[in-house]
Amino acid sequence: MCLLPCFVLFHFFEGVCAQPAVAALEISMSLDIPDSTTSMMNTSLLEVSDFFLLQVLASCGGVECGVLSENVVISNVTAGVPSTTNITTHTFGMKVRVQMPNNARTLSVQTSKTLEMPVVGADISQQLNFNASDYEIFYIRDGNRPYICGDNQIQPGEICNDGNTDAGDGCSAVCTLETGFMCHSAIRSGVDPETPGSMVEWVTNATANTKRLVILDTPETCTKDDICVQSSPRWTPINWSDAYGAIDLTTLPPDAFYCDRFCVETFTPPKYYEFDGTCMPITVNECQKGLTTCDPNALCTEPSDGVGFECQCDQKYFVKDAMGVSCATSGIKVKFTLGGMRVSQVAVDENEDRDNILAARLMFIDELIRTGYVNSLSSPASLLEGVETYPIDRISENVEDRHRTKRCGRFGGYACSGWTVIAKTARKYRICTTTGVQPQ
Ligand SMILES: [Ca+2]
Ligand SMILES: [Ca+2]
Repeated sequence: MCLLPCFVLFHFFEGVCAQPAVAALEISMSLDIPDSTTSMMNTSLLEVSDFFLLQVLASCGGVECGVLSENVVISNVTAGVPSTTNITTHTFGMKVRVQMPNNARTLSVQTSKTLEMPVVGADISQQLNFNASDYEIFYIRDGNRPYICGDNQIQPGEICNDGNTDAGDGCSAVCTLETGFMCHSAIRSGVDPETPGSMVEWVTNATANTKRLVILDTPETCTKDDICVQSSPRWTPINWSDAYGAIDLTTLPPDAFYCDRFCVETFTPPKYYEFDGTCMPITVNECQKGLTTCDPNALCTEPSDGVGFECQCDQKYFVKDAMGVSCATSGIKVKFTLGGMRVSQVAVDENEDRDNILAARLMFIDELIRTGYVNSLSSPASLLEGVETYPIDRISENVEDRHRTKRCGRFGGYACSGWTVIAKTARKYRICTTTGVQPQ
């Protein structure tokens, strides 16, 4: 049974009323109590007191309210008078005065709250059936009472307020930000990362399509959801001038400490970089994240410095477009031998031979294009990309072909050297016939 069904939800905000010495709530009300139970008046008052005690506890929002029972005072109970001549109900005026705990700013009286009857009234509660009506509310509060840390509201003297008075969670028991924490959307540009700074906001210039971080004339403050980990080390845009390229560094956020989450959520990273949880840009692993434009048959690799990515067609495919963008399943592969005469009889370092052959390969590729052996859609880059991972093998110290007999032999005793080189291209080629160069 609902014994006090008629309470309405009230919020009492500070500053409404007078200036007594303590913060307190006064509720004046009248109770209609059936005639048959007037003798139980004292018990009823206890129950009303307990009811308000529960209300005040609830108003503390989970914060320890302290001992309250002695702060709930019921006074000015007047004699009951019959409310009507036909109904044997007596009305009693009463005033409930609740001294507010120091960490409660408002008191909510819940509507239609069923009173949890204390044991003392268990037997008689079924008969009481009293209602509250005609109540007046006075909220009185000491104007000098300090604002309350722990109510998730920022008031003067508080940098943060996370709804509790626990330390070690970023916002201390006295509502200061702890070492290593900042407010989201705040900047600390001084040398000391622990000195509270100012709030900032991004302002967009629609005409120039740019945005700048503007420092506001607002001290750094925040509630629970905006408390976050401070960047370490500080954001230093000059260190990223190369990564950002030729852009005006003044368009970047100023050199300062920020909240890590603020950098991640609002800073624009340099190309090929990202903010991954901190204010320090790191290179993106495009291969792993599937952020490349490479052909599915190309192998993607991260370069040693992580900047960008590299793709190359798998060796069984043919390069259609350079950088592994497009790999064809068919094409032409030419294996040829480069043989040459050595310039002296002195043994030449094999690496030097190899360098010469590499240079010769480039010349050969250029010549394939120049002569039209492959068509103009092919590029030296794509042709080279198709074969540069192929080994160039030394096949003999002395080439056994007509060059040796006709050319090398003429210089009697000069050695000739031969190397196998491969050229490979997708089906964008011409073939050489006895009648000349023709498209296929
Ligand atoms: Ca805290
Ligand atoms: Ca990368």
